[in-house]
Amino acid sequence: MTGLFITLEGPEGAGKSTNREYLAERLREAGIDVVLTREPGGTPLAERIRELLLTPSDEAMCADTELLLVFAARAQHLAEVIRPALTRGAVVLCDRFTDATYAYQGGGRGLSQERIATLETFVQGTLRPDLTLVFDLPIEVGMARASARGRLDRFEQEGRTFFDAVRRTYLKRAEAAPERYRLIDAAQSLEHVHGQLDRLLPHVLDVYRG
Ligand code: T5A
Repeated sequence: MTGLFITLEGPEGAGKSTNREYLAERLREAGIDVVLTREPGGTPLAERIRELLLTPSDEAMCADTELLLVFAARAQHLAEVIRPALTRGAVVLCDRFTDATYAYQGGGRGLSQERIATLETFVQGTLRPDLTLVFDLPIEVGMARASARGRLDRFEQEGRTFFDAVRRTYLKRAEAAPERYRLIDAAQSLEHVHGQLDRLLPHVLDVYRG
């Protein structure tokens, strides 16, 4: 595969979607074929699984069901969107991927990292993101941004302990593999976050052009 797989990660309201658009524009200006996508979702079937995952319900979803749904959506997304785009040489900018599974189902729900790793290999084979941008910010800042939009989804209804574990897991993973992860200070103004992405752009272009 000749493309570049970039994932954007971080807790709720960190600005991943907003900045994914910004980064896509900068890359397109450089003449690069960019595919914007997201997880859970990215295909009609995977978007239906997203609905199941995000819609609050009276029936509690058990953690293993949640884990398997996330990977079921990912299998579809990989087959239909991500692998074909990488094969034709595009840059794929994906709003969340398997790091979110380690952070939410692993950190948040307490499922074992080994079980997640087993499914990761089953569904993805050896495919991993080339670069992961972790948008980091205090939980209360992100939740205030997410809450300002109105009704909270099933994950956003979780409590402080859950989100502390999510954030801790992201930071731990970024620290363990600095060659793949870049931390973005997402608590700053949008203008400053854009500045951080602008400074990162030469590195992204270098990796893409090999
Ligand atoms: N999930 C996902 C799992 O549990 N396991 C998995 O494996 C996967 C893939 C997805 C949920 O699914 C879970 C995690 C999630 O809970 P989602 O709606 O896609 O749900 O959740 P988020 O990715 O968190 O979406 P959000 O929209 O909440 O966060 P974003 O995309 O980080 O934030 P964004 O860009 O929408 O911005 C939020 C608001 O803040 C403003 C924006 O204008 C917007 O109003 N904003 C800023 N304001 C001030 N200063 C800045 N720097 C700002 N940046 C953005």
